[in-house]
Amino acid sequence: KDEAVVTVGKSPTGLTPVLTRYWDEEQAWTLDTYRRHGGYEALPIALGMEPDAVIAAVKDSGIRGRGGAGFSTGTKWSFIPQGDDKPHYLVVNADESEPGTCKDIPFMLATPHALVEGVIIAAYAIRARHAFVYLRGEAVPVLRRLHAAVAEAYEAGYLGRDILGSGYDLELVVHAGAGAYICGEETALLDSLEGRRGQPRLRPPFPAVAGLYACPTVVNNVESIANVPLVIRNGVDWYRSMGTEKSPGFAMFSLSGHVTTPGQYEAPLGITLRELLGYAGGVRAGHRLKFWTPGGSSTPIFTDEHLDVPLDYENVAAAGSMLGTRALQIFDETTCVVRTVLRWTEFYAHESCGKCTPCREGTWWLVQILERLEHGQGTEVDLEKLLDISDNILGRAFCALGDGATSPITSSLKYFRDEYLAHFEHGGCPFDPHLSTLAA
Ligand code: L3W
Repeated sequence: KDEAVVTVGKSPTGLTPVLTRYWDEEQAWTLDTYRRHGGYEALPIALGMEPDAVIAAVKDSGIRGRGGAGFSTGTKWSFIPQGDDKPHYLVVNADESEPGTCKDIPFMLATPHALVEGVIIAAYAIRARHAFVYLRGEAVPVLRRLHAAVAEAYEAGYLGRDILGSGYDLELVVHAGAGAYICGEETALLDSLEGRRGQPRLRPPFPAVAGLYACPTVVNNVESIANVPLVIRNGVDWYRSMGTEKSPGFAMFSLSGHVTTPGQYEAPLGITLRELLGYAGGVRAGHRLKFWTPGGSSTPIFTDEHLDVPLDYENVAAAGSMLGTRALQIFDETTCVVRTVLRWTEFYAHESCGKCTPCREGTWWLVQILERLEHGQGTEVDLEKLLDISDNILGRAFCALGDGATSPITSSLKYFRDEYLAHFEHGGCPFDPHLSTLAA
């Protein structure tokens, strides 16, 4: 039962395999395996508590939203009005699609029951009788595995009527979206779940007040919900023994790109990229770190100057970026920063839902200018245009997609302006002789 505690006790500053600790086991995803590792032990404890006491424990633990924004999970739950006559809903945002982000999908494939148990406890706490998992549509193997886990949970009496004889009823529906980045934005997700085209709503009102079907709704990321049974089972002090005062606990750090051993590294918040690279075998042999993202492409890039920034919400923000989804994409010195930023910006332009002008038009213009620059046909004025357009998107778009699209542009110009200049001085991309020839 206390395997996780022991692991953490042995290695307070190293990796903390908690959510990931039995991913390698055969049939890790079955109910039997989950139960063998203490699964569904938190559920009767939670059902024996008052819902408000569960909310208080989650608040005291300091769990912060693992979907990117880092908002306090317990505080969000406490916004749900009590004593009202409207139904409450819990919605799990499993629409993972931020470039570089690859933690929720492997997590749900490996241990879907850890999510199901978290959903039941969270729904009980906010007094919801219906919960939804909104999954990225392309993730068909995950959909199958979640459906199987939900069926097993119903069969075992963890879902449905009178759960474990507590008198509490919960229906859980797994819904597959159609594969749109915007549907990871919580209000677009709710529109999509209601059967409409997924586009963001104005906030406020926040979903906690008027969410699904205009009723009080909590929307949480998969990993945030998966933390909940661990807090209930192991206690607030155990959770707070990891991480930092303001960013407690552990999290999945997804290393990808030019790294020797890419993958999921679960570690206390506050670990540094230098330490994580130590576990991942470093940047690929013979190469050195050039730039990286702390939390997916929507977070301003970092360089080798930032190897020792503690990866927690406060320190990453103080260093000029955002912890985001901890999607650590590693790029070595062979990578052209302009080409990378162009590629990301094409993604944002393609995924813009078109509802607001700054994002719809702005991302299109950013792509035109970046294409010119990458092919050596830009001028220094174009660099100012990139900054001006970014300035007109940031804070003026309807949702975080527009803001996120500006992060790679402004941060790459801050650290690699010379590389942009080298493109038009060289008459093409200095990293790609073929492209240079085309540009000439
Ligand atoms: C009630 C209030 N609720 C805030 C709730 C709000 C939401 C949460 C955080 O963007 C970021 C974005 C991406 N009353 C409230 C309240 N809330 N004030 O708290 O809200 P917010 O606005 O800070 O963030 P957000 O809109 O949820 C998320 C960044 O994450 N990101 C993207 C990740 C993409 C994925 C994916 O693909 N699955 O996670 C990466 O960094 O740029 O900044 O629930 O309702 N007064």
